[in-house]
Amino acid sequence: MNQQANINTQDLQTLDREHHMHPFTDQGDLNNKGTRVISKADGVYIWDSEGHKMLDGMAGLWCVAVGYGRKELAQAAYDQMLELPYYNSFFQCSNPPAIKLAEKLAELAPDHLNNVFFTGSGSESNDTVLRLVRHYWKSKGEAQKSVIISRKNAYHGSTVAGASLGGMKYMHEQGDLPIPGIVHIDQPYWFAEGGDSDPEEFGLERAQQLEAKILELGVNRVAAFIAEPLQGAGGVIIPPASYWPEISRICEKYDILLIADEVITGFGRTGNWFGSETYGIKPDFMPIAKALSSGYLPIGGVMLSDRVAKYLKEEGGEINHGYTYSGHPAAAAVALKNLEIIQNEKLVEKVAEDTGPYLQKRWQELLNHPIVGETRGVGLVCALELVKDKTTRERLAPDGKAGGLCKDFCTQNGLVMRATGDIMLVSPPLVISREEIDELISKARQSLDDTLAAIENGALDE
Ligand code: PXG
Repeated sequence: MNQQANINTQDLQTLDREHHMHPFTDQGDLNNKGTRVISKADGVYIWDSEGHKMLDGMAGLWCVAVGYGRKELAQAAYDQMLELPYYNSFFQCSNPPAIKLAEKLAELAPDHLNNVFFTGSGSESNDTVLRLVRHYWKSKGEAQKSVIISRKNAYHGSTVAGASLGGMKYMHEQGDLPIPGIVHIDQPYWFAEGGDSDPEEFGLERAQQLEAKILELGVNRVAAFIAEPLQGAGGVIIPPASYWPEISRICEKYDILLIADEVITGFGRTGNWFGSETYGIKPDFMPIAKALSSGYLPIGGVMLSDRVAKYLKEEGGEINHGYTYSGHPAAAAVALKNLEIIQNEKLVEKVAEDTGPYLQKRWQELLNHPIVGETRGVGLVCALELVKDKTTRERLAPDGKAGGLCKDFCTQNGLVMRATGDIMLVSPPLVISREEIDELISKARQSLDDTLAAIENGALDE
């Protein structure tokens, strides 16, 4: 930590405090502490402006699949920006990188998904879904089929439609959400809500809430069901095996469109290209973003099933929806190169066969820690539940305070680990090695030890 770095950090923090409003941040809290200024990154590591190095267990925000510092991606952006930095995809226009990316996505996605509508983010993708779902049914003469069923504690973004589709109560409270025509059923979160029930029966019961809700609303009113294959931001909620087959059965029975939000699970995270493959889901719409470009440039999209795409293309008329940056050439060029890297380096296979099983095995070892009530995960995404009592699942403190404490120790110990309430979770870059996984686990264990010691010393006493 040198003097110069310190001065710079303080100056940056002051300017940040004065001029920069942050997402999902209590600005008052931030003003007291000052932001952590992240100033460089390489591989699976990030550094803050004071030179503190951290293993990025969250791949940025679930996005940096190929790791930081990839020159190929910088080069792809540079070359494309010189050739054609921007043009729109409206008014009968297109551009080579967007076309090639659309073709590549059709190749990589499950067989029945061969079309993509480009956006700039996951939230925009879900806004697109809402518009296209309703447009689809309306143009089929079924305008009353407009309600979308989602789940409590789902995350689908932060735009008005994204936050409405999401099931985060604290987000709904700001801004009078959800907008009309969106309803939420319970999530398949066995650890917190399943009590003594058998997990598979619980999964079935939670899926059957969809059927009950459809019947309650009236079959002819329900347009679609949206869900993440596994809930990411909600705390890596992995549904019991019974859940998805039952959801699929219900959607088919009532002719309800199925939307699998793959913004987090897409591009290898679960050991397949898409979470839909891992869980046997056959979606009509598949929102994507994040690892599509490894976060190097903002880009997202919605993949459409052949039946929906065919209808919209042949019968739907003009789509009165789109974004300035839909099919952005530089972002598309970076995404295309990113997907080539994932393919060439066989990262999906690596997650499925090597690093995924290894991380899961090592993560499970944390279950023997006195404050860990459950470990769970798939591929390269994992979560653990902090508890006081492993049997009753009683929490260490109210309001996710133990999670916040543990997260702070992780940061001190050089690990970025996310806390969602009392759930600690990781989702590292897909390029992480076995040695780096060992480092992640030992830093996680150290942070759990520190959390326990601090609690024993009264850190969470009122
Ligand atoms: N769908 C899902 C499943 C997501 O996880 C979005 C849509 C929205 O994407 P954009 O690109 O608009 O942010 C997301 C985003 C967290 C966290 O704390 C997760 C997300 C965003 C912000 C925070 O885990 N996921």
